[in-house]
Amino acid sequence: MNPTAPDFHDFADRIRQWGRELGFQHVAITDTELTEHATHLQTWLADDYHGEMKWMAQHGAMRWQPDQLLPGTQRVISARMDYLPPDDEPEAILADANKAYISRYALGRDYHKLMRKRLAQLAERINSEIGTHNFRALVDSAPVLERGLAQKAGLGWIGKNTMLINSKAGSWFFLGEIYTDLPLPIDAPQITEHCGSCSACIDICPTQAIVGPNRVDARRCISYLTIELSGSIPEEFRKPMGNRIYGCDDCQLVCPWNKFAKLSAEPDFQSRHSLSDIGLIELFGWSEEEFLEKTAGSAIRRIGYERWLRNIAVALGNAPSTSATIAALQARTCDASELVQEHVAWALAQHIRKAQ
Ligand code: B12
Repeated sequence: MNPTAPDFHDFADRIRQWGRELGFQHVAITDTELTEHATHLQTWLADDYHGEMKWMAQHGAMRWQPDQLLPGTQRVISARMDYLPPDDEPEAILADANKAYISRYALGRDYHKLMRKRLAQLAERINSEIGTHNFRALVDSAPVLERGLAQKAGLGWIGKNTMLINSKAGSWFFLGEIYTDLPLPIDAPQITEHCGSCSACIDICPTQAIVGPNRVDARRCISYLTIELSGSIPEEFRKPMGNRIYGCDDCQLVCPWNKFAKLSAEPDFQSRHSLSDIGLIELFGWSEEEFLEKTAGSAIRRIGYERWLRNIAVALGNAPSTSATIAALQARTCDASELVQEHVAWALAQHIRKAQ
């Protein structure tokens, strides 16, 4: 620490300014008190809403007690980065059953790396001014209650769809944090919520995964079913999945606050390999090598080739019954993976049923 006592109020302003320079749209500071959010998390876990995401139940209190993750943590710098790519018409893709809908956050490069790097740069900048402080930069990379912290820092409110929503920027953004031992002044929390009587997200959810305001049963959420679930997708959800092959944005697309969302100019978040507008048959034809090559550096790669094909098979089962669709499915009836075979058989059965 410098010998002269720093003016932390002024310093907090500079942190916000540096954050903006590093490409964050909003940076604010909060303390580590998360009791209320912890109670909600515990209810959610007790209801088994996390499904196969066993890691959500591990680490105990570390998730809601930041100083257990990084001893000495007094403050959390919470940051938002918008990701919506320009020149994009998600509704048109969703409405075209021959096309693949990939959730907008995954069209470009994986956000984890970019955000963590920028947060680490911000922390280094703090270091260079104030002397060494103990910090850790986090982006969905450790047990952290990111939305709870962001709400407390004043970045927005937790909407009925459980998204963190900002009245000037909607919800199309990522969150990240810096845990720090610096005694920075804290920002005012967002106490009011502005969903009002609107229930558009609850009503639109194709699988009724939003089981009540602020409560998502992940086991029903298409994002979970297409990304996190490793095995067979329960049949009841296959038709409602439509053409959504990686994640789902319906509860954001319908949110009225998203008319205030800002587009992202980050080159990393721009769509790669035409993924924002691409046919299901083309994607289903990718070999494993092509999959690995085209998803290098993307969050999509995490799910692996087998789940990728599983998801596309379901979408092709929901596509119009053209000879090209049926031929694409038939070409994979003997796929090396039993999981893929089972979903292909289901998809073909949908077309046979329609033909009868
Ligand atoms: C697990 C997880 C998922 C799971 C479960 C989602 C969920 N709602 O919990 C699945 C795979 C389904 C998922 C999907 C998505 N996710 Co996700 N996910 C996470 C993760 C890792 C943990 C979330 C968590 O703690 N869940 C536990 C539950 C209890 O928390 P919660 O639903 O947020 O509930 C809070 C409040 O609603 C409140 N609460 C709960 N019950 C009640 C009841 C009442 C009455 C009240 C008043 C309040 C209340 O308290 C809770 C704690 O704060 C975070 C990263 C992180 N480490 O925080 C990213 C994160 C939340 N996801 C994110 C994104 C972008 C998505 C998707 C949009 C991706 C996509 N397009 O497919 C979807 C959105 C689906 C949705 N509506 O949530 C972003 C959200 C950014 C934002 N603006 O909010 C995060 C923050 C990642 C990041 N670093 O940016 N996700």
